[in-house]
Amino acid sequence: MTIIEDVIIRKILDSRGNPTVEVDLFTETGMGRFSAPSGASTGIHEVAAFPEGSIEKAIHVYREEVVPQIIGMDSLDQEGMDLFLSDLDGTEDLSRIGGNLIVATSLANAKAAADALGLPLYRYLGGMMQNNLPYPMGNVLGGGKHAIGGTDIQEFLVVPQGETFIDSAFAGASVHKRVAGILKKKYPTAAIGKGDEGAWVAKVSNDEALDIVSTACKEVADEVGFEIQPALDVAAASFFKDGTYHYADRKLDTQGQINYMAELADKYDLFSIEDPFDEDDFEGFADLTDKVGDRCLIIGDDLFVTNEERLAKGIEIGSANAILIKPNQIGTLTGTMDTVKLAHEAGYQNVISHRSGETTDTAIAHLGVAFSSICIKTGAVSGERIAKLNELMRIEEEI
Ligand code: 2PG
Ligand code: MG
Repeated sequence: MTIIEDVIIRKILDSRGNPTVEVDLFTETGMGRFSAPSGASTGIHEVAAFPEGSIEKAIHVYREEVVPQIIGMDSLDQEGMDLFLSDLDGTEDLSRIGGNLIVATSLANAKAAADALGLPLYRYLGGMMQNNLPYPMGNVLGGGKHAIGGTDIQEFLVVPQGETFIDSAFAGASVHKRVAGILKKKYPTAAIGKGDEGAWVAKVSNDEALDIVSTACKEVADEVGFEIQPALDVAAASFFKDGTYHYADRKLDTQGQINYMAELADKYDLFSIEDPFDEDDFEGFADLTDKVGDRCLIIGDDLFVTNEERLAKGIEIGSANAILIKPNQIGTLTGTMDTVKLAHEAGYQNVISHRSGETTDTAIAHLGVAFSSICIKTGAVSGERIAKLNELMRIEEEI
């Protein structure tokens, strides 16, 4: 037992300049802090990050109702804590207390428990000893809801597959730089910006973006001597309307979208395609997985929203072969771990992931190790993104 003695919540900034919450949780012998991120291209089936009304009001309710009741609980009973929080909220989508307040409490509690036991979080959560750390999966060029004036496809990512995490992370950063170099050469007078996750934003078509990113991958791969594959997060729900995928230059129906995605998977040797279809199109996902799933990961993000039931449905239909894991989509660490467990049982890969609005918290680096994630999707550059990459370098050093 390690009894919770105090809980402090505060409003802090996220990387987009929006407010979010941070929770400090103190036990007799340990302390844990977690700050919750927020998405922009959120799935409609995610829990609500905050209740209606101001964040100040949500914090007030939390201080009045939640804090007095969790003081005195045993921090080592993570499941008990998470069940208590969900029950206290009382809504399906955690909209009364707020998913971000709950997830901040849940993860602060796990960190405090790990601290009390003198363990790093990944070890406390049962992680290791497999020797493979996740590969970094970093966004280098994009648009969608993360940028103004970029591509329809939200993210063009790269997955460097070096011997060590540190080599891979630096290769990812090199590709990010190389992409800027190629853009400058091609469009010497154009302004080039950055999106929410530090990826470049330029006025290029989706295919041109893939040409640029795959060229940058090949160039850097030749230099570092290991494979670097491009990957996509299409976030297709954000441009799906009335049964049609609305690209800037054309419209595709579901069959057209299946063919287009399969074509890209092979033409560019994609490591993975995330959310190639609308967030309720389990069948479209299944058709694509059928076509290219033997050579490319098909990842459900908005489709599964880290939700065990939605993943179970996907497994039954064969909708994907991988799942994106974001704890604040489901609200608790226990809910997250249940989903990861099901993914493991079904032979699905999992990718631990940041949100587009992030904090400098490093917990997902530990979760990626504990969950044997094949990748950690957390950008290639920018302070709040490298916080996670650098933490994995520390973990790598430790093991
Ligand atoms: C995604 C994420 C992270 P957001 O779609 O996978 O890249 O974006 O946090 O805006 O949902
Ligand atoms: Mg996504």
